[in-house]
Amino acid sequence: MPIPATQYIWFNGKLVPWESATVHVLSHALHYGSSVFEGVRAYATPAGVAIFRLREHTRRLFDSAKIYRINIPFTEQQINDACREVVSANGLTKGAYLRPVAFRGYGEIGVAPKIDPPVDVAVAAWEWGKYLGAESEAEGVDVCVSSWQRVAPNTLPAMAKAAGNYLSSQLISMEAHRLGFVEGIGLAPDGTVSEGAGENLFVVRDGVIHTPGFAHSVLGGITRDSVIRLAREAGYEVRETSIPREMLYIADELFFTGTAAEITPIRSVDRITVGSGRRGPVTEALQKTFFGLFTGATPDRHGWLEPVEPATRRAASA
Ligand code: PPE
Repeated sequence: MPIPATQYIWFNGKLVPWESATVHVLSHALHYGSSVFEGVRAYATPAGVAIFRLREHTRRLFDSAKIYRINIPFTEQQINDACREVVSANGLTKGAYLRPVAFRGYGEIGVAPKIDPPVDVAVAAWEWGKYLGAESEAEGVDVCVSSWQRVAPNTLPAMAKAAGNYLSSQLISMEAHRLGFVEGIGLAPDGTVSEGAGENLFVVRDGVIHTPGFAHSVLGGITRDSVIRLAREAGYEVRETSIPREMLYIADELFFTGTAAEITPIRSVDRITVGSGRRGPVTEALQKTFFGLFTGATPDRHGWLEPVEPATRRAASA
């Protein structure tokens, strides 16, 4: 699906027209994968459009950059402001998907050149619907375990949301699509369950919620963290642990989490039906709590909703 273009992209400190946000073909990141990025969602709420956990996403962007010694020439505050600015300037009042990205740009060529190429930073935003299909939120998706494993911890750091990691995700996802599945799950190098190509994974069995821990080559997902906290607050036991593959087959419920995927039930793995073959009650309850944050049904106890417009402007336009 082509990206539904908006008017402006924030690029190196200012808003430029969408089609002008371009880079040189000899940019370092294009050749060596030296790019870090975020996926962030904004939602329409009763108090106006709000960005979900903006500060945590920006912090992870800077963490990813730190791991790769990429010096972002802006502060976290400036990136947060840039995110608010692109949503606002593009009139994305119904919600949006934001894509902040920072990368080694055009300068010297070579894997680790003596003079570090300048770091380019951009934030784009557009309207993006259900990541794993229109029906996925209620119906669930059919997935497989990939023949491709996730990266080992001493190869590429999984906690950095770096472009290069998505070569692994591409192999996993493309294989899954080729075999007729909606998404693929990667196993960690020790053969235990890691995560989806672009989602964290949760397993429900006997009312207990399990998800692979950080040592299992997973991205430290912000939706993952939100779901763990909401689930614990609702009284569920949540275990961050090591999960053998066969747990996927005998689970009562499985679901993916991610900014793009939100909370998506999984109804089969490798053509084995999960639980009743439809969204289970724990998944549904967590979806209700999660999506309730944006309608106001779930109180925003942790200050996760970052208003795009300052309160004074919201009041004036009301
Ligand atoms: N694991 C991976 C590998 C991953 O890419 C994501 C997000 C997650 C877990 C969940 O993290 P979080 O979004 O913080 O809850 N994947 C992003 C990119 C998807 C894409 O196709 O591009 C996303 O969901 O925005």
